[in-house]
Amino acid sequence: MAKTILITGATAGFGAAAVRRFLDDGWRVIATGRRAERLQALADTHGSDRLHTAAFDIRDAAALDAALDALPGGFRGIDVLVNNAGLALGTAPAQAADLAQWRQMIDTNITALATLTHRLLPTLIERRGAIINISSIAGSYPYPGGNVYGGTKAFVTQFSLGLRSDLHGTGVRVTSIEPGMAETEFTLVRTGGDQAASDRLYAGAQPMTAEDIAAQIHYVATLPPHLNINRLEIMPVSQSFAGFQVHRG
Ligand code: NDP
Ligand code: 8X3
Repeated sequence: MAKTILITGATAGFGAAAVRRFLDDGWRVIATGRRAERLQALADTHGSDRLHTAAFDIRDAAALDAALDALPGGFRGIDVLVNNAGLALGTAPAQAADLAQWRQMIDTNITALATLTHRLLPTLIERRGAIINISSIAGSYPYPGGNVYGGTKAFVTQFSLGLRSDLHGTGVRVTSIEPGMAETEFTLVRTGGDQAASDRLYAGAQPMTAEDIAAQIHYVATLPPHLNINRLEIMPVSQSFAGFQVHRG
């Protein structure tokens, strides 16, 4: 019997690539995101036998509940939850940042992720399932302008490790995937729709692709059930570390 995976943020980037990857591998897939027309395009391409789509804003807890309550019978037994929906907004230093953007990142990357996880824990425990959280290198390595975005991803990583402790003995696996630079709509969103800025960031850098990350999600989801990858940090070869900064007054 095919396993069922719920992937948030399935309208673009990593999530959309993961939907394709798991459908190709014979899984049942629940794909979520706000942009209904993109989810409809997925449904038009792949049919509805093994794909169920649900359009809602993941920050809206009532809409999230309603979407889960409305799952067709064949999609209710969720084996793997991929908490992928998320975003960075802005690159300004904290002292010049927009508080509304900070709140949106916290509401999406932290609160919604925790809410959905809490809601699905009983099912995941019953099915000895898995949780795959998409964190970031930004949760481990600070950089100027990363402030709240990095903070939200540090939460995702530490929450993943904490879940592992709490789920000890249940058979539920938990993984924090921590990618570096990957070309998706991420920078377009971060810059408020500046395609030229996004193109400049990735130009000549050989960034990772959405498919690269989907392959990691698939690898983690299909490991033998006695193995748990705790953290998986992955970067393009072209990206590495730079030193500390020193201010001389
Ligand atoms: P994209 O912008 O391409 O995709 C983000 C996805 O998140 C979209 O499907 C979007 O759907 C969804 N999303 C955002 N806000 C909401 C919301 N309020 N409700 C529902 N869905 C939402 O970015 P990526 O694929 O790159 O990002 C996926 C994850 O990977 C994010 O958590 C990001 O932080 C993380 N990441 C990205 C890296 C990169 O370099 N690209 C590196 C490390 C981590 P919609 O707009 O339709 O709602
Ligand atoms: C995305 C990676 O380095 O742009 O999480 O913050 S980075």
